[in-house]
Amino acid sequence: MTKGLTRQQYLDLYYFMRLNRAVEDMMVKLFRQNKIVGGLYSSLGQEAVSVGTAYALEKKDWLAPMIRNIGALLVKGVPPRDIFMQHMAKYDSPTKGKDGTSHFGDLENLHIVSPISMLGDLIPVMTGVAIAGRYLGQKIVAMTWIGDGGSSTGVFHEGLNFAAVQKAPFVLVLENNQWAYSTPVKRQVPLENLADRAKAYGISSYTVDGNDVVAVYSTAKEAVDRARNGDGPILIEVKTFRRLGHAQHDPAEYVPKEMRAYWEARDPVLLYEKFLASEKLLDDKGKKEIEDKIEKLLSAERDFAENSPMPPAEFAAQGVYCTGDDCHKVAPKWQRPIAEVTPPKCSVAAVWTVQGFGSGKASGGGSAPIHFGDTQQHQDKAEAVPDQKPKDTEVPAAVAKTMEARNAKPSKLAAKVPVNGAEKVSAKPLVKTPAKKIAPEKSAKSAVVHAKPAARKARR
Ligand SMILES: Cc1ncc(C[n+]2csc(CCOP(=O)(O)OP(=O)(O)O)c2C)c(N)n1
Ligand SMILES: [Mg+2]
Repeated sequence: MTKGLTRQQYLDLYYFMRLNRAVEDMMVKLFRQNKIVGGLYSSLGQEAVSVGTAYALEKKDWLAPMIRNIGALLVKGVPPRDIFMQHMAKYDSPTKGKDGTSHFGDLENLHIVSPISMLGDLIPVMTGVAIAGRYLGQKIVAMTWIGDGGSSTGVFHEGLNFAAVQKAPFVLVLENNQWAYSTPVKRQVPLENLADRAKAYGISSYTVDGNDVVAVYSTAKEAVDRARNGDGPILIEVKTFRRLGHAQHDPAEYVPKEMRAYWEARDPVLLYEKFLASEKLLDDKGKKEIEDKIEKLLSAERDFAENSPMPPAEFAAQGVYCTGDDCHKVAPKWQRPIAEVTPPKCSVAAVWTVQGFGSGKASGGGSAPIHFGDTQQHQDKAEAVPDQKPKDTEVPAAVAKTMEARNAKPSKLAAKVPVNGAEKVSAKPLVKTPAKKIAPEKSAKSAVVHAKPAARKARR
């Protein structure tokens, strides 16, 4: 654990971890009373991950939770009653009784994108959110989580590569909880540290002890600050352990006893209590006050949820399909004047010519093709008439000026490109460039996993 937070921040982290655990304990009771309609997943033992990472975000930032991130929702400001009602499919729930798990968001106020069940799909979506924020000049950071299993999906790689090349202000938290359903990490990926996946995209990464909430928070804060300052996306691998089965139905008998014992001895809440006591930040009285506060809050929230009606049957077909403006207005929310974020003022000049939409040049000098099939024809024309002027007369003045300047100084690269480039390219590189160093994989001082889980060697 590292120091350097205010007393209130230390206590906030404790409060939210306890709240996370208490909300889930209460939902297990509701599940056993048959009041939970959908599946129930548990983040027992992973509370430090959701709480520590989400606590590093600012109010304006965006997050998209996965199944084990109820703690992140609580930190962002979702009231426990919404979580209870959503799982109970009550009419007052965020989705008005549709869905029985956690598929809800809040785009207007809390900046939460609803989870997507297809593992990995939130990565390109949240990359898009991050890029949109940058486009609108908002300086926001977007965050989402992915499991060790989810990190092997195709869209994880496509999404992270896209985020990397776009330098999106995006933080991806890879929750390595040792299991994906009943598959141990070693059976699905041949890496000791999943953070190494970042090397493929030239982005920075961290590996952190996911049961040490202060280490998680400090690492996430550094990553969020760096992403906000333009360092591009960052991958954080948190090493932790899924203490219960995949969901309520799964007794997880496949987990080796030694592995379970190792991690149970490292309960994130108990570890943090010890730390807070040793630092004189929390005594028995303070702890009791927090427990009473949570108990009072949750019994009121549960009562509210239980008293909320089930949705009337005739609502079943409503709000399922968006019918456009009758359902909700689909319109971009421009927070800067439109003229500032569209051509010709925006930084991206169009490179192809469409009548009425500006003008551009292909690298060979002619008008760039509109249809893929036109390529050869355009390149041939470009060779014959290298200084062909764009015919489009409706080019806005500012764009025309940029194009003129560009035509006056043809880029060196364009001039060297042979017409049938692929055939003429020499097999040897023209210039010997030293192998590019991959961005340093940074491990936060605070973020060292304390001990190698002995149980990793345990039976498979
Ligand atoms: C693309 C895709 N494949 C499979 C599934 C089914 N599925 C849901 S959760 C899960 C296991 C996920 O394991 P992991 O990513 O390690 O997350 P954890 O459950 O450990 O938090 C699987 C295979 C899915 N939802 N999406
Ligand atoms: Mg997992």
